[in-house]
Amino acid sequence: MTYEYIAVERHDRVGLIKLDRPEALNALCVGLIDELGRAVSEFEADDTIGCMVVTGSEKAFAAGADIKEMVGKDFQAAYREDFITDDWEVLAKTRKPVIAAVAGYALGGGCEVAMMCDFIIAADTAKFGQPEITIGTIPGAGGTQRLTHLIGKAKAMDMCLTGRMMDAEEAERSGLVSRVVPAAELMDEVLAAAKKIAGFSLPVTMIAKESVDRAYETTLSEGLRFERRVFHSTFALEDRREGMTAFVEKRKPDWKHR
Ligand code: CO8
Repeated sequence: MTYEYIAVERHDRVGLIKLDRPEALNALCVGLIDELGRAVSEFEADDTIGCMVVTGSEKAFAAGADIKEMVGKDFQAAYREDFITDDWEVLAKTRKPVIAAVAGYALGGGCEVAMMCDFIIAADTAKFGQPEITIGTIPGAGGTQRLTHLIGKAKAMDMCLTGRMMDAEEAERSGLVSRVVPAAELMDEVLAAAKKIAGFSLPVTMIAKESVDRAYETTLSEGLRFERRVFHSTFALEDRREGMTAFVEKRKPDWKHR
């Protein structure tokens, strides 16, 4: 498949999606979001892929939704199109693990796309923000919701009401990102993590992801019940038997379902 706004690579069992619209700092135009959704769906359906990575450039992961595309839109059009469309949710709904590798600006929709991934590894140059307030609107793809889950009310209010940016160190301290690495090492670090995930049994990584996600959507008691049930379900897997047997026999597991 050929793309105009993204580039797609395969690194062993890792599917890498690079946002590639440098002239607009990867601003998320409709075409880019459509291509991102198609690439994610393609990797989701591909049995040779066990983990995905979404990244941008050294200067910008993405500087937000495309303001030039939005400037002329009225309420009627936004409402009728249900803007943001489902295309934005493809990434959030994919069942395989996805890591965001963020360097430079991750603003507005860019920060929201990063938060749709399962976790974020940031370069020390990363800057996160929800600056929508500065252009007369509010976040529309999770910036008031996922951000609040991740960093808590005080910080989320600060970000959404002032529009200020948060650097990588503060983002790690606040729980928005899982690790910060020197910019030059970002892709090596992320690909190593992604290859590690892709090397495990795929049904088990998918079950682990589904279970962690449950913590954001339900009560603790329901989440614990869900976790217990899916934990039990792993005992139906050949790979659960293989993993434990390999440990007991002091050898590496030979996963059947990757
Ligand atoms: N949309 C469109 N074009 C953009 C965007 C954007 N979000 N960001 C940057 N660009 C363009 C600039 O217009 C410029 O193009 P040109 O050279 O043709 O004028 C080019 O990218 C380079 O940008 P700058 O010259 O501004 O670069 P600087 O290094 O001086 O500044 C900044 C970098 C600070 C990132 C600056 O570009 C900026 O503030 N950008 C806008 C950030 C912003 O407000 N983002 C939020 C957008 S709203 C949003 O995301 C709502 C999400 C709702 C959900 C999604 C719904 C679809």
